[in-house]
Amino acid sequence: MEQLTKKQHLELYRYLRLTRALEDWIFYICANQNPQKPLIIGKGYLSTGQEATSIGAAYALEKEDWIAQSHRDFGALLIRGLTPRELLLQYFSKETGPTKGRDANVHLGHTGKHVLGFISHMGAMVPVANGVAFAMKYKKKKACILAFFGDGASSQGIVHEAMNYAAVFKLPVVFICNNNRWAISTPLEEQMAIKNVADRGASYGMPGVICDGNKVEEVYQTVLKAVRLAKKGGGPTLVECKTMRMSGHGTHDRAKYVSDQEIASWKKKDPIMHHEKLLKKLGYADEAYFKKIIAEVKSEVEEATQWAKNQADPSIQNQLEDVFARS
Ligand SMILES: Cc1ncc(C[n+]2csc(CCOP(=O)(O)OP(=O)(O)O)c2C)c(N)n1
Ligand SMILES: [Mg+2]
Repeated sequence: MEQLTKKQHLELYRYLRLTRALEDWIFYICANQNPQKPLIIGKGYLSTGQEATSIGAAYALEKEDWIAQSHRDFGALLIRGLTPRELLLQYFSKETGPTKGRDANVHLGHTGKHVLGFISHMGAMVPVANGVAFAMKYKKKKACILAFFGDGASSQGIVHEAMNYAAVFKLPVVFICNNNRWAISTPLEEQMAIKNVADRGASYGMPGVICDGNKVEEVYQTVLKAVRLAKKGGGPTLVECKTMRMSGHGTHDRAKYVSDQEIASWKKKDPIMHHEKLLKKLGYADEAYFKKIIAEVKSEVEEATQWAKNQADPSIQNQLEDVFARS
């Protein structure tokens, strides 16, 4: 196992804090904005409480690798190099944002930063990730792609087909299932009859591994192993990250269907709290350091908001640009 350096541990902490701050802010805007003149059109989809899954997984990648993100992967997008400014431009539907105001919230991609364009249909990103992996293999590139999806999406036929196909052709793809126990209001028990999504790995002919999705270093180590296997031609791995969605499905949803007990028990396993404890135990950081990072990311988010708010809205004249392909 490759140990993370102090610098990497601290960098992961910053990503955790930045993601939390950015998403708390999006939640706040959605809850408090004037509905007649909204800054955020539509809803926010947050990774609150499960940030370590996305961050730990994406941290195992190198520049030439790709991600096929799901809708709670802001952390991974930040690691791929998207900035808070860009992510807020997207949320504010601005002309200079990743989708030029044509699409909302988490429905974005960035080819230059190796982030596939998000497909809203659950599970549909997974075979597209296979396509990228197939191209990497065909071109003999030493790179791989992470395909993120949720426990709910894991029930989709298209996900099973994609995992089977990737195993047959030993594609350099790592399947990351963020098992956050809920698919909107459907609990895990109504989603699958097996205990672990990872148990399915064996039936496709690939390793299926489980990790604690709230421990960023554990997710990183698990995914790194799978990434290395994929890059040396060993084929895919199914990684199941056990975590919990600590917010509603979207900012419109107060998740009344989740018991207070369930929330309380997962609060104790908060990924940021866990990482703070680890940093203290390793002697890498103390309370003063945490306070400094919290203040830094807060001002980064505030600065990005002020800047992004003032960017141009899409103009009516160019609404059809980038919508249809030109031959
Ligand atoms: C094919 C399809 N069916 C339904 C939806 C509506 N929908 C959006 S997110 C979601 C739940 C997904 O749950 P999960 O995969 O567990 O991801 P999570 O939201 O928990 O991260 C559903 C049903 C959709 N986008 N696509
Ligand atoms: Mg889920």
